[in-house]
Amino acid sequence: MASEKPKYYITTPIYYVNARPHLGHTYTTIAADAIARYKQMRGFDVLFLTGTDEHGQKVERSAKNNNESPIDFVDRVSAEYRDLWKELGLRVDRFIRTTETRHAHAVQHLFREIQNNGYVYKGHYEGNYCVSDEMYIDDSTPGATCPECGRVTERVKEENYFFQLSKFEKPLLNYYEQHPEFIQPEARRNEVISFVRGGLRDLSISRTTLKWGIPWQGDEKHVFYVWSDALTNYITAVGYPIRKDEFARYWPADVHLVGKEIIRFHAVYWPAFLMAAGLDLPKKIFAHGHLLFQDEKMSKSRGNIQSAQPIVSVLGVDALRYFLLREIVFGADGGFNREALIARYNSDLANGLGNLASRTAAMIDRSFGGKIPKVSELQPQDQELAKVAQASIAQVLEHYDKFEFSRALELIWSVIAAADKYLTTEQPWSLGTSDADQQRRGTILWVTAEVLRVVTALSHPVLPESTAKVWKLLGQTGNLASLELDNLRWGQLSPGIKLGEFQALFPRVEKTEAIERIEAMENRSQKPAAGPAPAAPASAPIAAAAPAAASAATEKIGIEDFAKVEMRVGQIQTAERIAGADKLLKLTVDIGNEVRQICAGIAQFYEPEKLIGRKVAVVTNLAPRKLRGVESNGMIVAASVGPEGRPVLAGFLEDVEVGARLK
Ligand code: ME8
Repeated sequence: MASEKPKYYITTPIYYVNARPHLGHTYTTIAADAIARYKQMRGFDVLFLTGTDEHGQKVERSAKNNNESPIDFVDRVSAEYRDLWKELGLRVDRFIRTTETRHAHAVQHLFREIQNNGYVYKGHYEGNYCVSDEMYIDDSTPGATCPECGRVTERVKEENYFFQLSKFEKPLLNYYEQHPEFIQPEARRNEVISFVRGGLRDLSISRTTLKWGIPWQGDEKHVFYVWSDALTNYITAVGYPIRKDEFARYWPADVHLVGKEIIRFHAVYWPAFLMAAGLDLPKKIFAHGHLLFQDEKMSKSRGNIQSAQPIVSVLGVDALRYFLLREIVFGADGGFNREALIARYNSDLANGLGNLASRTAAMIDRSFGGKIPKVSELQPQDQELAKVAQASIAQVLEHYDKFEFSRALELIWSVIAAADKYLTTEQPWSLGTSDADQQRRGTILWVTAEVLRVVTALSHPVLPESTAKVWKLLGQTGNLASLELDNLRWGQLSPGIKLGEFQALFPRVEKTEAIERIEAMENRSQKPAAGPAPAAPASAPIAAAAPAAASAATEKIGIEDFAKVEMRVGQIQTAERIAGADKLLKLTVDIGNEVRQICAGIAQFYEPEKLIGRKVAVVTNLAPRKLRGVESNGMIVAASVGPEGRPVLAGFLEDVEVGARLK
């Protein structure tokens, strides 16, 4: 079983199943996939792990809000992640779910070791907890907001097991100093170091207020805190603690790729747990930036979601991969927008790589019967291009080694541009039919085809599907994924090889039409939360939030139209007036699994202070919008009464649970 090759173990975060996969999750997983493919081409035995994080309060509540048992809920959403990675053709080797039995054993074993080593004690926790981020908050003022997401935290008071994180302040700082490559990029490393220097408090690692978790052996009223459970996935997946050979082969991980918001869990808590258990630390934690959409972090709660499938079905998976890795500097935040996506597609893929491949193949086909021509003596301009292509190889590998995808691609595309320019200058098509001209034409086309071969190999980790087609087109046998980049040199293209079949690569698209198609598919796919088909609706009060004239002749709609509206019981947590907008109140409303900011046009009829604690009906799947410059993410349902359309909030006569769905 053991391979001769050195191993390379790469992981993504395991994603919470309370949300369906969006482009943010896809971004990390595609980047990990590109690294995995690259490392494979550098001769490593790669193990690429991803999966789903299925325990904890947030997931438990989401299941409840969907009227599903937690296990049915997590089975369904986890499958969506797994299916998406398959659909995108990602070379995931292992997909772990934290609800697997082997994972429960691994978590229990790890923390038993940590406890046996004297780093666990029982105590009481009283403080604030952010359910959305599944994180304890340092600020213990009641009602404090989460520094990460701004949501109002919940008060927690309970008996917990604690991990003596405070004991690891010095060891961690020493470790960071001795391993400067451990946390990357540099900005994140500095952030982590100053956090640890600020002092570490012991960490509560169990909960007694929820059931949806891994039980603490011997004290079953406790379940593991979701992050102690989740982080352990990285060792469960490689056999800990049972399959010792496998664990010894793959652990420590070579890199944990994460989004920057969870760097602390990975660069502080996780290494401390591992140190406490006497296990090796991962070699690198790389935190990339956030994918922004409409100027904010793309996330379910903000409702600014784009999913991968519409893009893939309009432009193909490689277009999405290329855009994400070329447009955004890996490590920094970067915006997604559909115009830029189409612009890149047309300029770099259709006119760039695609055009170079089809032009070169067409000319070889026409003038050399579809066989790679012979190369004669190289002219200075041929040598110039050869030099550019040869030099790019080592530079591109260096960029890939540092996960500098955008720079690697920029460099590859500069070689493509140089080849285009070369063809335009050399004009093989305007040469005559003499032997000398035909020989020169052959050399020019050989040089161009060779450049194409080199850039195809170099861009394979990012564009696996289309480069495999170009590879075949160039008559190359064997799987491009198994090509060893270390052996890639300029000048290896053998004359006489027959070109393969031409397959369309990146057909040009019309910008407006492509954007409309992507938008339309996205809107269709944004059903309410991933939920089972809604049951028949009971009679429920529905009214307009903004005073609207009562309409007698209402258009009839089908049940499927009604089912598109997601309404939930919300509880108002804060209410305040908005300066300069005398009709609007800014509210924060708890809707069960999250707290939303919603603006409501009720300021003239309701005193803000009197609204606090009131339960209201909330439309939760409206696209977020800005009212007087203030973000509103949802709508409070109210009747519109009398000629002036006075809003009267819809309410409930019986006590109802926050988050319950109105049907
Ligand atoms: O945090 N931009 O899961 P999660 C870039 N279960 N990356 C994004 C993104 C965005 N807008 N949105 C999501 C959790 N991501 C825990 C992890 S690991 C032991 C437990 C990506 O579902 C990014 O990788 O909230 C981020 O760190 C991750 O999804 C968060 O996924």
